[in-house]
Amino acid sequence: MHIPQAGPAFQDQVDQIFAAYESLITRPNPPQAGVTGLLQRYQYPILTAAHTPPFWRYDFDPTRNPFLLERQGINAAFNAGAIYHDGRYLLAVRVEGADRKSFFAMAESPNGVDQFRFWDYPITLPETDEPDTNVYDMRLVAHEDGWIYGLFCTERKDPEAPEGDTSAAVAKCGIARTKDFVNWERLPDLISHSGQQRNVVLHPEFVEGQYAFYTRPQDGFIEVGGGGGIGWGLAPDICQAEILHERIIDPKVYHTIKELKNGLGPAPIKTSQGWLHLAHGVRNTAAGLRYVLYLFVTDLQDPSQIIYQPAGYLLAPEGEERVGDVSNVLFANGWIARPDGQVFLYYASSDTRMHVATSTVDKLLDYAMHTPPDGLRSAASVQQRQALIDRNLALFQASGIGERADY
Ligand code: M1P
Repeated sequence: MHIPQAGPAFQDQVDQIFAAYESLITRPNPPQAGVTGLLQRYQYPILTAAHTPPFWRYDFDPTRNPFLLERQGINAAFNAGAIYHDGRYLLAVRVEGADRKSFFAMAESPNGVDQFRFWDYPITLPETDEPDTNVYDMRLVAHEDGWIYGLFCTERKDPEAPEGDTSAAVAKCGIARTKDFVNWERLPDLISHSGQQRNVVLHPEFVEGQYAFYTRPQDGFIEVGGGGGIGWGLAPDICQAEILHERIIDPKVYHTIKELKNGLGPAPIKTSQGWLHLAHGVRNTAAGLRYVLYLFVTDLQDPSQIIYQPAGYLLAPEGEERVGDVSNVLFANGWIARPDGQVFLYYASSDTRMHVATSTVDKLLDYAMHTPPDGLRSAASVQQRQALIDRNLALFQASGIGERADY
């Protein structure tokens, strides 16, 4: 990257910045070693703040920036929507600047697990008459109406907040649509009648001739309060989307991984056995909130009807994933299912960085359909485990391994 009018020291620093960036972007991302089970994790995060192009952060003009300082820092790259489009794995990433504002930026990879590179410019998202203070967590959905929708959270200061309260906010579902991920049409925010909304997802098909939404009503900005759970509602017109009847289809439940709150991740994957869903569940601990990812399956004819829900989590923070701006958090709002059944599950750790894990539709379904549901009591969990042990020991005996010392 030759900079006109740069002295040798300045040019040298520029070369180092771009060399470090290119080596990060092109670094292969091998699968993590170990037994490949339900999910294959990979060695490195696929996107971090350092993956954003240096020209988003530095001013490379030596007359304006003689010390070559990073002028506009990036804090994190996380919570990305995902879609496969024109032969590329695309992510609509939540990028957070050092100024705490999030925005969306597209990144693409040829293979889904490494070489993710941001497009030159972030998304210019049109606003409604009520400007957004912060936008985040876009879910990309190729709807059967022919548009690609991005549903996201739009956050604005609470107009009812008492004077001096500088943190009270209102969260709503923003809606935008595109055909090329560059030009976006902003539609009015979703209207619902159950308080605030976050984690709203558009179902990819019409249901009863209407647009179908998975919702997450909440009483306040942070607390879901007495309501919460993953909700469901229909709206006839996406251009003036309003849900009149909203009902909870996956409630939060005492002493489970979703005791405090939950929310749908990406739009569900259609399979032969039902709609496969990925969601996050939140519980409280002495060290703060813990966010994990879980799966469930809904009926093909009625996507609001849960037919399989294994107990516990599918994916929880491990190793460096545990630490970040908001530690002990896994959050996912994007996944891609390929025609050969491969699934690329994009998840963020601790509100800081993006990762990928791969699996297949068959494995995820098998897990969802054959893992026992939550028995809701320790005794029930022991019974489920005893049943498993019984079956295994009987199997071992039948194969001639009778003695404990043999295995
Ligand atoms: O900080 C963890 C997550 O918190 C929120 O999720 P939820 O509304 O379910 O609590 C979101 O703001 C999300 O972006 C964030 O990752």
